[in-house]
Amino acid sequence: MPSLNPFTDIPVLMTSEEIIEYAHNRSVRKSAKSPVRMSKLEKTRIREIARTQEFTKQVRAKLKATVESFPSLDRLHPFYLELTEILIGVDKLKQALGAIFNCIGPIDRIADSQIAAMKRADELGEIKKLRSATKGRISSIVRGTANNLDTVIEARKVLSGLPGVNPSSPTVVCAGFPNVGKSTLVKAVSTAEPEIAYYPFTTREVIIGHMTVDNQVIQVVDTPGILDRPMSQRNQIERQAIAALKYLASVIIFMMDPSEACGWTFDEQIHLHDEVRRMFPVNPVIVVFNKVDITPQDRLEAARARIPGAREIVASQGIGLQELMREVIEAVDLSSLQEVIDAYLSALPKSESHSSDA
Ligand SMILES: Nc1nc2c(ncn2[C@@H]2O[C@H](COP(=O)(O)OP(=O)(O)O)[C@@H](O)[C@H]2O)c(=O)[nH]1
Ligand SMILES: [Mg+2]
Repeated sequence: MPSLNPFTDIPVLMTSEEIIEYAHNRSVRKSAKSPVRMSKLEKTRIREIARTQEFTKQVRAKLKATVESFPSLDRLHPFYLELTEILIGVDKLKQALGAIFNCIGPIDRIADSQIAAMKRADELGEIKKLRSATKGRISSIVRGTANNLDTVIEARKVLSGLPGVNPSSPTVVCAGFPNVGKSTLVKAVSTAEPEIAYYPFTTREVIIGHMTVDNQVIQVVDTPGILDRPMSQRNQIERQAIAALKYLASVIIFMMDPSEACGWTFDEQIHLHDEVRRMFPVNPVIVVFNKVDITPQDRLEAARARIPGAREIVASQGIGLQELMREVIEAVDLSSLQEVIDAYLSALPKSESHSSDA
């Protein structure tokens, strides 16, 4: 299956020094064929022009590929766009891509005028000097945009590690304290081998399961370290990264463990539940009581009284999962998610796209 993360298809990108070295190596290997009886001056001219052209061509190709291999930021799904904003900065990235692209024109002009001069030169040493000066001037332009190349390289590195989710498939996000049984549920309902990804500002792996219902693939995302502790323990950037999930979560399953075997009291779990609801006011939340097999009857009654209507399951034995998934599918109301996305998109400042889009 091709990756759904738009940033994973970007090939490895080169730094400014790598581009210069690569182009240099390619150009010196260039040996131009010339007739045996040609004068030394003419042979030199042909060879040095060929090398200059090759150097220019390679630099230009690398710069162009850097810009063009990046997915168009104007067409990114809000989930990836928001994470790009948090992790790199959309404007910063656009500026870097635009600046890299804008190096190509001046490089072409330098090459053109220098090659014209090489054609006119009537001295061997002058031709070589012109070739060397051309490479020097083009290298300076590339070095001048080194920080932009570094920005793009860093962006590729960071963004390609994000979870590959299909934003147009319904997505169920599992929330709840550690050890309540989220991973057990995701594994139990997933038909295919789950994917493993990383989410910004967490050290734990995110597991993405897939289940097929009526030919529709539903993604089930386990979020260890993301929605499993109070927001007061998070910094602003972590909160923003978490908030980006609102563009993805067609439904949130909030899992609770009324047995408290997970190590968290029911009160603490209710507190987190309230926070998750506040954080995702538009996304439907389905509350699930897990581990009802080991929950004493009086605790279960108390839990039911606190949160009426919660679905009761035993994830480890697969009990109640079909009914839960049916409820999930009913709650998958893409129109409500579309509202969130539309609101976000219309709130964006209308910014210029980078020049390669033009
Ligand atoms: N008794 C019981 N144990 C469960 C149930 N679901 C999960 N567990 C156990 O609870 C522990 C934590 O589950 P896990 O899925 O890793 O929780 P997570 O941290 O929320 O992902 C594991 O030892 C599971 O086997 C259940 O329905 N009943
Ligand atoms: Mg887990």
